[in-house]
Amino acid sequence: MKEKSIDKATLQMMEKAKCDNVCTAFDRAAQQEPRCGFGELGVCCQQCYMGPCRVDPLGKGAQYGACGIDADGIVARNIARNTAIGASAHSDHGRDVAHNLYMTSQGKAQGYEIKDPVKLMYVAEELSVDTSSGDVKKIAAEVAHKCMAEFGKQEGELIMAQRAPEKQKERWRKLKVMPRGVDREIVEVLHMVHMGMDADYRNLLMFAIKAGLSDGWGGSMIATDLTDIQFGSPNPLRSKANLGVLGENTVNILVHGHEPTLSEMIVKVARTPEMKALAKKKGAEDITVAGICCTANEILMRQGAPLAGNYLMQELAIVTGAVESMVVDVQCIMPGITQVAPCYHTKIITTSKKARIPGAVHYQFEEERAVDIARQIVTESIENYSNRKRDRVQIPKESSDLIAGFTTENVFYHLGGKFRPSFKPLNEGMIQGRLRGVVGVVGCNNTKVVHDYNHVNFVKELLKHDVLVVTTGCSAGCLAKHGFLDPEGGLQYCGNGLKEICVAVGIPPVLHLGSCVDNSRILTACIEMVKEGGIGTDLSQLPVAGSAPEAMSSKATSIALYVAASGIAVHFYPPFQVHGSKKVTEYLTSEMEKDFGAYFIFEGDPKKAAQKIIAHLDKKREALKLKPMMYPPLNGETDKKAAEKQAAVSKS
Ligand code: MSK
Repeated sequence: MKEKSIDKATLQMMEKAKCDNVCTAFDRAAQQEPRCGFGELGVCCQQCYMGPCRVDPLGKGAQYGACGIDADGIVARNIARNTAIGASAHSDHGRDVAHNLYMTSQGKAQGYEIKDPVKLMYVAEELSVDTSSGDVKKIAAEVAHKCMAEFGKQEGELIMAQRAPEKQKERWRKLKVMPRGVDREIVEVLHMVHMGMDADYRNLLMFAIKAGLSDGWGGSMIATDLTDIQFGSPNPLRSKANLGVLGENTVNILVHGHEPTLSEMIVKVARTPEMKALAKKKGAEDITVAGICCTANEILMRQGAPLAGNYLMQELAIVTGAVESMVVDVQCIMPGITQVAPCYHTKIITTSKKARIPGAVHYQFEEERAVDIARQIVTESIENYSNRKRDRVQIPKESSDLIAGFTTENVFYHLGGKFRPSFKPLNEGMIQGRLRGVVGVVGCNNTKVVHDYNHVNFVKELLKHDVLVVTTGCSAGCLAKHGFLDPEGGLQYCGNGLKEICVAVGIPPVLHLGSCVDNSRILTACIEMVKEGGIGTDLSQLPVAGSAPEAMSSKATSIALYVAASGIAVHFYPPFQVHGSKKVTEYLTSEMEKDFGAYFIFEGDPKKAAQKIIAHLDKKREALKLKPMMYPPLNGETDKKAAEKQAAVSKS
């Protein structure tokens, strides 16, 4: 059997699941084969009850749906709807964070504080909130209000989109895709995909892009900034990743989903002497709170809590038999977890009114009772420890060291040294040819791709070619597990230019920037590169790119569209389901560059994809007339020789 993952812990748990007669996403995905080709190509339309209709892309069968829509219209409509769903998920997350900040400012959120008043003042000024009183709570209330108003704004331009370089904004205005309000753009595109509405593929794509931009430069950016204000801006810290972080003799609580509000509180409560004493009384040595997916990234970035696994490992974590409870909030939670849990003793606890799952216990999260709810969840998890079936426990040994906690603000210091807070060393590295460029590798896992394979091999190829990688989401989880976030371990993959920079600055070659919404940090870091100067006046001129090599969710579609529309070329795999329309595919992979300065690469082979991205970075370098790369790339069989040659060059 072809291996379905390259992660040893995952493979061990897949084997155990088989022995325990447990069905997981890997099995269910296999049962779905063969997939419907019309769906894969995006030419299946389900917008009305005359359908589903499908168009034959080979030109032999039907060429129009019952209403007369053609393949281009169907494909564009499907991708637009997908984008709206993704943008709404990120943005509703941002809105909930804003609400939490507001409740905290009113003293109505139990146990929360405002941990980064400096960032609060910075954002307040940007939003034209009067900061002269210095009253943190009053200012936080106004900031929260202004941010919430950004969702329902009907006209004008998003305030945070003003952070973009002038050229970028001009381009958006000219193309009429500058977002007004977050909800406004999402609702508009949903209206457009209704039956009997827009059938013009290009127009649909433009409105989908506008909704995507309202996510990246609106909902997600608000989520990142307000989370930093409320829970503290991250700083580099050490932790561990993979299923080996679960304790043999500790109460294990897994938090999973995306929102930091309750998970932060669970970590806080679990670390109190009261809860630790209770755990000891029940026979456990301690309490381990670890995370899955982006909730993991939130508590890792700020509290150093370990990361148990990425998206495709959520059920396999339960298969260890060592998880007392899995506490879920929103997004990327497989309903399958409540089918796996009864085979062990794990309690599945849902906490959001928007994401309930049959078979789970539900504790409704409310800011007013956050500490009480967290205490109740931790206590129940401790009580459940005695139900652990020891003969069904198998915890993989695998766990890797990592450094996480980088942000646009603190990376200044790490790249520039404590006394030179600027992006200068980064820009200089690119100008002088030590660093080829920067690539953001983000996104999910997908059962259509060998788990973790594309992330790892794509990144290896980039590092060899002196490309600095920044990462978020489940890609970060993957790269952490495979040792790329460890300053010592990660260096073995780097070309000499990148290695020199990482050693001099003391950073890993892959920088963890947080969760999915924190892709907004990639945008703000690019803005700083432009501001620093020397490598372009517009994001589309920078030697940078983005990639989601194992994309799965609608949020990935929205992210990909806003990144590309911001002038940053995007590699995306499995591809957007657009190949049933030549026109839509051509627009995204080529013509889009004329409009937005960036385009899509849909490539399944990670090495080939990396080479295409490297060629793209080189094209940008050439246009900017940057110096040639200082060192030849480390390359497969010739690695050893090249390394010797480069070592000699460095020495001389
Ligand atoms: S959790 S959107 S599987 S990255 Fe953000 Fe992971 Fe993708 Fe969900």
